[in-house]
Amino acid sequence: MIILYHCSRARSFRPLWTLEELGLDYELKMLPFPPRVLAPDYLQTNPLGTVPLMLDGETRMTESAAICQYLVTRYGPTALAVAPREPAYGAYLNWLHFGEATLTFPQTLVLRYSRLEPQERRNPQVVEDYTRWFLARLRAIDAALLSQPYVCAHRFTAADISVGFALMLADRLDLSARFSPRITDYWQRLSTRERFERAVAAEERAGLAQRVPPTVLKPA
Ligand SMILES: N[C@@H](CCC(=O)N[C@@H](CS)C(=O)NCC(=O)O)C(=O)O
Repeated sequence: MIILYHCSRARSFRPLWTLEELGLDYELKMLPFPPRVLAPDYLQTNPLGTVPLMLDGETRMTESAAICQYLVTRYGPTALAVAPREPAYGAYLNWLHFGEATLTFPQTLVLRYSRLEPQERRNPQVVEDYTRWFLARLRAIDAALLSQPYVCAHRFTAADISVGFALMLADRLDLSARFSPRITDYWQRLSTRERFERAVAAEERAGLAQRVPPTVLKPA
């Protein structure tokens, strides 16, 4: 059975959403955020202290976009993966990794310096600079959506899950009001997918059963 270590609404939501899209069986192990501080025993399982951690037999992975790629490839065939023979293969890999490396990276600085650090360590300049960075990078999505409903391959794929998580995080950071109309519509379509809603319900259910409260962000 696939085991996924997860904190509510963290990057581990990407593999959770992918598991739900694929309809696979899995065990969700909930952790409080940040696990490094609130669940120090987890460091014995994952010395990085981060989520996701996915275990599948001998396979052990800690990168959210790579886990999505692994799941749709390993447990396919599925339309969620773009095959190397398809013209959109390169675009697919690019968007899959763009979601984490280009979109989520600046948001983590916004999150940290506007909500996670104690007041005296907060840094409005960092927050402003990396908010602008993030919003500027959204232009690439806006351009892609000019010609198709999803970022590539004219269908919903794991790349939309990777990018979609970054939009979900932006929503939590109160940045979604600054999305363009096309991105607002795209995010609306992603977040009302039945399998997205199932992933949200699964983390809520597991959190209640394991007595791990959801991560609540402090106001900015
Ligand atoms: N690049 C990794 C980043 C993993 C990561 O930093 N996860 C965050 C949650 S969103 C975490 O566990 N932070 C806790 C910490 O850094 O102590 C991925 O995409 O999975």
